[in-house]
Amino acid sequence: KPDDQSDLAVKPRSKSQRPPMYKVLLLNDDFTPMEFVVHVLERLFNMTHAQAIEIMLTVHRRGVAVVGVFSHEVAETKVAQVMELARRQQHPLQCTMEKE
Ligand code: TYC
Repeated sequence: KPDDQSDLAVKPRSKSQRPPMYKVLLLNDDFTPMEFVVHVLERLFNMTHAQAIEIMLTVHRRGVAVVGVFSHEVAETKVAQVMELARRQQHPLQCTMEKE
């Protein structure tokens, strides 16, 4: 049957065939102003004001939250952008990434 797709061709991509994804984590601290964190989330993670407040409060209460899941390259860029904005304003805000 020449038109038949082989089982291999139609098989959904298994997890091991996809590039690994990375969680970007925001960490709580006692000094970074809440408004600054909300601004960072709106600006760098394209969140609405309401979403940004929700995530910021989750970090504030629980110590850490996932702010997004990205390819390695995009996650690295996001972490660097957060750290640079925080450094420029002299806030101790910390952002890290971890393999999903
Ligand atoms: N805990 C900070 C405060 O009370 C607010 C804060 C939220 C800081 C989230 C960092 O990732 C953070 N001002």
